[in-house]
Amino acid sequence: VCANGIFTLKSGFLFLPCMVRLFTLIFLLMARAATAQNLVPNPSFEDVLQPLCSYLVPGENLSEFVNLWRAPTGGTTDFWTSTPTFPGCSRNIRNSNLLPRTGTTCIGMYIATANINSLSNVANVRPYREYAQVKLQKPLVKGKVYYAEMYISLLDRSALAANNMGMLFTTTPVQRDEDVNSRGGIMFYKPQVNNPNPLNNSGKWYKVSGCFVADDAHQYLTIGNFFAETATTFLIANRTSNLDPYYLIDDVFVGDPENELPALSLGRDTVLCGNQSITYRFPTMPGIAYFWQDGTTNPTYTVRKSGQYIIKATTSSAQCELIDTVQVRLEPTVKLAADTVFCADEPITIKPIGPGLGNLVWSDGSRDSLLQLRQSGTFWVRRLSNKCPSADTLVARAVGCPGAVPNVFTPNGDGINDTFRIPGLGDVPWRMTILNRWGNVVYEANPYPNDWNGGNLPSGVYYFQLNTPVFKRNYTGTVTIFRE
Ligand SMILES: [Ca+2]
Repeated sequence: VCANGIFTLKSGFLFLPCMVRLFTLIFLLMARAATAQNLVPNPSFEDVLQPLCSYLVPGENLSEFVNLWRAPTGGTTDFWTSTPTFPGCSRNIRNSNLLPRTGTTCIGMYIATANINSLSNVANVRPYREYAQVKLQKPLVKGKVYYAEMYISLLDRSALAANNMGMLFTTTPVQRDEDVNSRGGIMFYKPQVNNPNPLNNSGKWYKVSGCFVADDAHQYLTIGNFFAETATTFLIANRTSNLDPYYLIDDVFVGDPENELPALSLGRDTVLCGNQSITYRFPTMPGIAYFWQDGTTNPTYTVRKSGQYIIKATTSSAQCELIDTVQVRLEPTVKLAADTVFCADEPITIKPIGPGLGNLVWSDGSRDSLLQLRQSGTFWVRRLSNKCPSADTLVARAVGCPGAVPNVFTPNGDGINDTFRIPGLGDVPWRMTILNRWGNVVYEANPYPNDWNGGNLPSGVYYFQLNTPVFKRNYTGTVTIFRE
């Protein structure tokens, strides 16, 4: 608490720690208020309808002893007190020295059938389960995140510890109608909160907790093991006993998590086509930290590659951890290179850019990985696909190329063979370079107009180089200028 008068205008900084403490106090009070509402009635089983000094037997139901709770199958979930008042009661919890976690009462149940002798053979044991069920004070809100916890403790006479003590939330009160002979069967459901580890220290109360997104307006909570023996993990806890795994339960809570959480979902598995991407955006919320599978922590994440993506959101003290996973598959789309020009005397092949793609159909109906072009035209390729059909088109132009270059011309003005004229030069720019015998450039043209008359160079042998930047074609050789 802040004492008045310690701070003045001159020592204003003293005010700061004081404010911080005040804010902290307010924050704690708010946090406590936010988590205070427990949707579970009679959460510590202290509201007792009649006393009992030992476990329940078939025909009796938990609902006759503990207000608002019931056993939804023929399994006889038990009610325990540390202060038996019933005449003749002298024992605590089933001959053990265990006490309820809080108050004077708790419940207890078998969560699996196995002992040390049957441990290697659990597929063949007749399963027996006990469950406890309660109607929440109000239904969960669909799409909202809830925090649930309970405390469990292994009865010290249990030979084995087992995992899979779970908390199942349903819209209707799940149950099994069983007669005395078939009682105690398994209810197969997927509990929203489940304990993954066999907790085997019988002197200890363990917290089983978790957070989940309510996928419906659930109003019933059922506690127990919803898995077969073969899906349950056992651990030897007490070699001097042969009792099946039995746990005490106390202090059940369902309510808001310590921080408000987003309903974490990456949606359904998805396919991206070509260079598509998908961006997942989660809100920035007080006390919430995000973690992606690659270790990044930004609430926004863009996916451009195939893979499995995992988002985890945790609350400030890690009370809640929500995880979602999605598979993204990137399917390539077909793309051809830019329009092209080629030498008509030399066919070219075209194929899609990038890694090899299957399911192609070309404009000529062929289905190869490539297409050979011999003449001008518009060519297309389609890629057949359910999710990502694609196509691309390319215009290719075939132009003439010289077959051979003349090796002499006679610039004497008689109108016959007066210029270095090369037959067959197609409609692309050609570069011409002429060198004399000493390697000096004596003529250059780009593009070559195909009309060089030798200028005033003397008769003799010269070298030419003819090529084009449009495609790979290069002619070299000698040309003789012959004047007479
Ligand atoms: Ca209690």
